[in-house]
Amino acid sequence: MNGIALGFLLQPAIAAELVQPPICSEATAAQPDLAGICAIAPLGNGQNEVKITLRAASTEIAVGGYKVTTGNYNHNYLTPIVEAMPGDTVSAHLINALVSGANGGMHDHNDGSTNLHYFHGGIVSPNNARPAHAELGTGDNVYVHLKPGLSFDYKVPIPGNDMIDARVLESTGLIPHPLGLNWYHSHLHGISSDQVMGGMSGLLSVGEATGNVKAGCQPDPNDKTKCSNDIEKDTSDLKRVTMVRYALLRDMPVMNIAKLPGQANGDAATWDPDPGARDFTPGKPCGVWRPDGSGPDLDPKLRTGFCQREQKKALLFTVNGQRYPTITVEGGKNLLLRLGNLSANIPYWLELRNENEAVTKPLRMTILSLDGVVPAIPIAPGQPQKPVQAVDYDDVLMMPAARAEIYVRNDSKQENQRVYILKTKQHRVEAGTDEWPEIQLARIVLEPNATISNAPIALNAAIASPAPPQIPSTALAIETAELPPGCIRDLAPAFRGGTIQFRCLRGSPYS
Ligand SMILES: [Cu+2]
Repeated sequence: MNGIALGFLLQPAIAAELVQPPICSEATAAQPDLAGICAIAPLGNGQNEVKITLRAASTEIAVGGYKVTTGNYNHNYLTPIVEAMPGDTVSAHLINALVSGANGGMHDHNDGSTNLHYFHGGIVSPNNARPAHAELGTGDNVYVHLKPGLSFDYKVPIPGNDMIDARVLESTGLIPHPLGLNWYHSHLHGISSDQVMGGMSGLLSVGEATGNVKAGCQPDPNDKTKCSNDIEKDTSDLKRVTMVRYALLRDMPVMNIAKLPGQANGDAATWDPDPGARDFTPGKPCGVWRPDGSGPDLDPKLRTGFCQREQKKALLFTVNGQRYPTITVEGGKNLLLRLGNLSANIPYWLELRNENEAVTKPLRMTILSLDGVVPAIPIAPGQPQKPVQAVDYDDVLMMPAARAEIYVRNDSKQENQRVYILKTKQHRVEAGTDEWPEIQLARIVLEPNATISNAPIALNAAIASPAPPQIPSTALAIETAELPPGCIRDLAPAFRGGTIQFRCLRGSPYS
């Protein structure tokens, strides 16, 4: 028994259930772990301002079983999730407490500056939130350059109902902002790669977490154009049994490790500044160091959230900062994985493989949204009774910055527990020569289930108002008029209530 107990103690991360980031939303703002980080202010029309505070500083944080010093937000690798609704405003108070040269990363020309791309993926304005001066750039402005010791407030309205021209999704009419996952991250050119890798990034959800969970149609046997099920009821039933797990995929090379990743439990490590640590040109295998010190074992099954090329170094591939965590899905529950590839430059080609190798087929993944958009063209208001069937895939390639909502069902009759490994496939990305090693990222345990649900899953296509975008004749006149020198036309007339304006550079006689 002692041996078992010791073995368990030596690998604390393996048994650990996936932790969840704090969520800043109307429903959760009062939670103690969000004190000083999340504030909700009603805007008076049923909508809210959802505001997070991000304090960028170079501090020691927990990453994959080690303690590593990085530039990060709020002294935590696990950054807050922002959940806001179309029509809300998302705000961020960015405090730059970084100091010159000390974020722990690879660049030595770093003067401690930073900034924020707050709503990567959003259909929002990079302009200032009116009526502030344009120079303040409080919109989703990635050209802010925030020096150490300064702070900056970002304020970005999310377009609500009928505020976006549906042509952005190759449809007609007007739609609200699509529901799905976006992300925020440091965007200062020259240093953002290090800052993102150190943890200066997070996810931003438009819509509630289960907003894209929707039941599909069971065709009526007598009239195939109709559905025999009550889609609204089935949708609320599905949402009720949906377990949401946010999963932030991140990598970090570490060195000076006293203990191997399987044994580390809060031990100190140093961020490895050598670009070669993340060089995946072919012929540079990454394995797991043998306990007898005789070199790397290249069996991919051993690469549980890490791989190594040297005994004292490791490349960590964490989920929510944990190495190889477990996600347990109770019987009768389905799992909604809300994933973000928050790495600076590593593609994740994901699949779900049964732990039992006799099961050769991967578990198919139902994709509900990709990069913040439901992959279906908007539909007319009468059409929700004929939902668009969701599509299953064997794998999903997520390039850096990609987000996906993946639905994994556990509501069919299953007498035995099934364990699937969320892993990256060994792959070479068409766009380059890098060859990425297979890494086991997390275990998904599907507990036995007795109750069966037959509701199919549909895509939550946006509903477009039939009215075409109304452009006032005055605005039309401006739109067709010649542009004054030094000026550009403002985008999104619908978003701004139909007025088209020029934006002119400072110094232009028209500014
Ligand atoms: Cu971005």
